[in-house]
Amino acid sequence: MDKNGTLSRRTMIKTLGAGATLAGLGLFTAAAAEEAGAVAVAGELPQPFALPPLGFALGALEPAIDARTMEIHHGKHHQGYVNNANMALADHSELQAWSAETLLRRLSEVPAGIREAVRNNVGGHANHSLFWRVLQPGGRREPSGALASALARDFGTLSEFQAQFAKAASTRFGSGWAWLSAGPQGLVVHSTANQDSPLSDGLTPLLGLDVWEHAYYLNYQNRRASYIEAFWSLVNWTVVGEHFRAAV
Ligand code: MN3
Repeated sequence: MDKNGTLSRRTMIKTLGAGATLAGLGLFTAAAAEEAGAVAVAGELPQPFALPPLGFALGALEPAIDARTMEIHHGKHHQGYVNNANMALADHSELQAWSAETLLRRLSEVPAGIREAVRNNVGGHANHSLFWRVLQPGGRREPSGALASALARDFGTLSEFQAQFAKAASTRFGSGWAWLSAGPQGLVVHSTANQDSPLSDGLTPLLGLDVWEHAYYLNYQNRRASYIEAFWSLVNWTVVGEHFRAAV
């Protein structure tokens, strides 16, 4: 605490860091979070934002996504969103306990002077963090359990879902993302422009595909459709199923 009785940023970071560790052990209570002034929820991305490790080798997604693309995409593009997000929030201590997800859900409450920077860079951090998770090698090759049932309920068949998702990805003009999200009416396929997050539209993203040219241009040039097709060989449905369980 400083002389005004408020937590300094450094102290807050330490407090949240300890909270995150305790959350991993299942010891972090809602009351403790409230006491720390933390809006951050376990499993969400805390401040200061940090580049998450990939959890797999840069070449692990080849031939669908090449190592050089992954190196630049993760190490340069994603790192850039992280740096710019932290810079945008550096002078806003009142927002530093908010997770990336909270900032995106409550974007309209973010001061107008930094709202665009938060939208683009916190959005970029959250979107890419989800993207790397759903690409992790080693998970189930197709949906199972409650997620498979929900996909069947809302799309009929897996191939119909994939067709709708591919259409959303291929028709997003310019830069953006295709999504499978959970909403109040069930599962939805949609796309967003730039780094806009489904969270800002009241939806919870379960699966996302980055269709910015930086995500595929080295290997596919203008062939976005081939990149979208290759994406299905990479999806870790175990992780998507975990996102679904957390969302409902
Ligand atoms: Mn990207």
